[in-house]
Amino acid sequence: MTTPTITAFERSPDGGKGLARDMRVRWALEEVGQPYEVRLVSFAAMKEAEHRARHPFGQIPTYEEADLVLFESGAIVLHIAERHDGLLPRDTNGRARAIAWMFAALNTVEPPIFERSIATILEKGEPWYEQRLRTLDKSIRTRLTDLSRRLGDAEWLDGTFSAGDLLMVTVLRRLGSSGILEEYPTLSAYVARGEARPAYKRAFADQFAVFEGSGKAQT
Ligand code: GTB
Repeated sequence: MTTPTITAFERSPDGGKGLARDMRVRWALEEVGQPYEVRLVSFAAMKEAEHRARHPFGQIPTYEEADLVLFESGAIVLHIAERHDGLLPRDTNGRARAIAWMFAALNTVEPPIFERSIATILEKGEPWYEQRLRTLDKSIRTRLTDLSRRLGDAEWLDGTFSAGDLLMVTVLRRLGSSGILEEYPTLSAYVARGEARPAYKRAFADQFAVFEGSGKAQT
């Protein structure tokens, strides 16, 4: 198989915390043991025609493999999971349920978490800020309460670790220092289990190396 190339921030605004969406793609590739290359892009380069040919919205991550060019982190993780063993169950129903969890992570849980993180950057100091934060925190807690209840004592969301867990853990990590995740010990432990996986650790170290300036770029 051709070695895929992904794109990531040349300088991630998260300071190496692995919160940008290339992290989930790196993690998926590490889980399945697929080596990959990284093309680091600046904010300016992301908006240029060369990168927009890969990504219509001028963002990261993207994924190139032979003549396939993909954008959208969820689609990329699904592609990786479909081409390799280890991220989706073999049985049809289990596979469908794991994909449902992928959509749940991206469509149901991530939106209020993402909105909150944007609000804390762009809306701080605005007269409506406190009210907006309260509204978003309420939506997040509603989701986390249900998610925590569903996970219960289980290790992963539906049987063995899947791409659904991978995406859900990356989404929950985005709560960062908000303190909200810590209100849900079941979910904190779930995120910690994800972060303890060797593949996660390798992916995290690789994106951190970029932040430290020791990451390699193949531009
Ligand atoms: N739906 C797309 C996907 O899942 O791939 C969204 C892609 C996206 O939002 N990419 C962001 C981007 O390229 C980076 S990940 N932004 C640049 C731009 O739009 O011009 C989002 C992100 C950015 C920063 C942090 N952070 O600093 O903590 C975390 C996450």
